[in-house]
Amino acid sequence: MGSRTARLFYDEIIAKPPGASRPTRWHQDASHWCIRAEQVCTLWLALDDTGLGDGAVRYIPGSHADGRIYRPVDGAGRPWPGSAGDPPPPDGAFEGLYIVSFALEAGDAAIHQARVVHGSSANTAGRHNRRAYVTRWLGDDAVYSWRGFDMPVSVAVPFEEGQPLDHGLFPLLYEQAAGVPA
Ligand SMILES: O=C(O)CCC(=O)C(=O)O
Ligand code: NI
Repeated sequence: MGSRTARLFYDEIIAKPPGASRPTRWHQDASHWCIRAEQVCTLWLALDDTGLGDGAVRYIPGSHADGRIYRPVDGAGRPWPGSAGDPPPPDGAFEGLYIVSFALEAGDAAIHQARVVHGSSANTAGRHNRRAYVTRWLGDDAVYSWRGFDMPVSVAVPFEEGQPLDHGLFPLLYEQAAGVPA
């Protein structure tokens, strides 16, 4: 992240069981968060061997670079109530772009900046469950920024516009020692 600190924003398990999973639309994680930051990322840790047919995550390299954050939409493509801005282009628009994906072994992890457009297919191979332990991380420059909808954390603690997210809600799990470059 290029940050001197790393705070855990939240974590979750995302599973795609064989035969019972659906594709995950192309999206930016940043669309769903009331956060303004460059130093904010997702760490996707494979709990099972994960290849493309198992529903590996696919990424559009460089899609974070222009700073744009699409409006959040639900699984059917409907914008979240209260949100504003341009929704992401239809899924097919991304399929023609340069896409990268990684065959991960259980225990491997991939990290992406929160504006990187990504998605995944269903677990079509059906050879085993596709489970990931997904953690979201905040760096030094992460501040709260209202985007028209509440995140669960902002309901618990009302942050001010522009307020740094250096709050006990988000445990500080890494701090660079003084004098060491970030
Ligand atoms: O696990 C997936 O298929 C999607 C993951 C994802 O979108 C994320 O971790 O932000
Ligand atoms: Ni995502």
